[in-house]
Amino acid sequence: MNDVRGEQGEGPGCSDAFHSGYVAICGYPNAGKSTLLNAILEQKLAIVTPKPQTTRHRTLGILTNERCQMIFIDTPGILDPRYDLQAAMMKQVGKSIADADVILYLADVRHPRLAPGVVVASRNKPTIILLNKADLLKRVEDALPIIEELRQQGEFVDFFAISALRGRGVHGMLGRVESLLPPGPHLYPADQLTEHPERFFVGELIREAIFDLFRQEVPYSTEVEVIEFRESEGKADHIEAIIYVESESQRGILIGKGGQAIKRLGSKARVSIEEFLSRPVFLGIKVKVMPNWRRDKRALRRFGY
Ligand SMILES: Nc1nc2c(ncn2[C@@H]2O[C@H](COP(=O)(O)OP(=O)(O)OP(=O)(O)O)[C@@H](O)[C@H]2O)c(=O)[nH]1
Ligand SMILES: [Mg+2]
Repeated sequence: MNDVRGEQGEGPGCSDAFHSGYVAICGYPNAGKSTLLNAILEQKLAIVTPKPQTTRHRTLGILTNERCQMIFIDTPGILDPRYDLQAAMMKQVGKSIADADVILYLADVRHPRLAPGVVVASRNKPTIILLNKADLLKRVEDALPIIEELRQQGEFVDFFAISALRGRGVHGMLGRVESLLPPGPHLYPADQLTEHPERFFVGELIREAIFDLFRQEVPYSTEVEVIEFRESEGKADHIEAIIYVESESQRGILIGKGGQAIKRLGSKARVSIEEFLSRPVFLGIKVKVMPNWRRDKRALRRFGY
């Protein structure tokens, strides 16, 4: 697919000085933000599922080349919070936008909508609109009238139609991001990919398996805590995790008849954790009930929100 550009960009390369900065990836749930982070890094870091509200924590991905360092922040999808967990998620979005040097706003090309907060932010910070899932358009040119319409609604520096899933249009967009970064030093070592520990991604991969295997409220009512992560010479890593749910009936669903469901979940999560760590692991999972944890500020603090 060719890039569909709303404006002529300055292209890759900033100037002679090194540039660095934070780039927030934001948008409504399910727009493809985490898929884009992975496409940018050419590696699976953030979890991706077909369900909305998959991402709950801001997730950093760092891309360094000889000209600049871009620190991308994947964020939870923007929504009107109905409970404390969602309110905490929206705080992370606000903080990510406040910290950003450049904003990437992702919209699903099939129903592009701008979040009011991002329209406001676009007045003070360079904001690029990415119409994602362009692979689902009959013709990529079909994005042009959408771009024209969005152009009236905020002060955006550029527009791209991309497919995060297929990695199309991502390279050209990165060149434009580079051109918008301020001069600055390396903020992280050049070979560092993220700032979160492996333990964080292990918990996320278990959550991803839950989103993939369970329906309705179950994925939204679960939280994962990795309570042990032990590497030992010549043996598989030993990982123990607790899945918290809000009710006994959800616990029953997660465990399943004769433990079938939890077994399936465990092996799915183990495979993706092994892929992520590139080494074998033992994964033990327990399921516990913590009523109303999504509305309990203390529980949320404990889970890192
Ligand atoms: N066809 C198509 N599907 C995509 C594209 N990008 C993402 N998806 C799919 O859209 C769904 C949601 O992707 P995510 O990356 O999890 O979306 P998100 O914006 O991070 O969602 P939240 O974390 O819930 O806010 C997944 O099923 C992806 O495979 C794309 O370019 N084309
Ligand atoms: Mg996400």
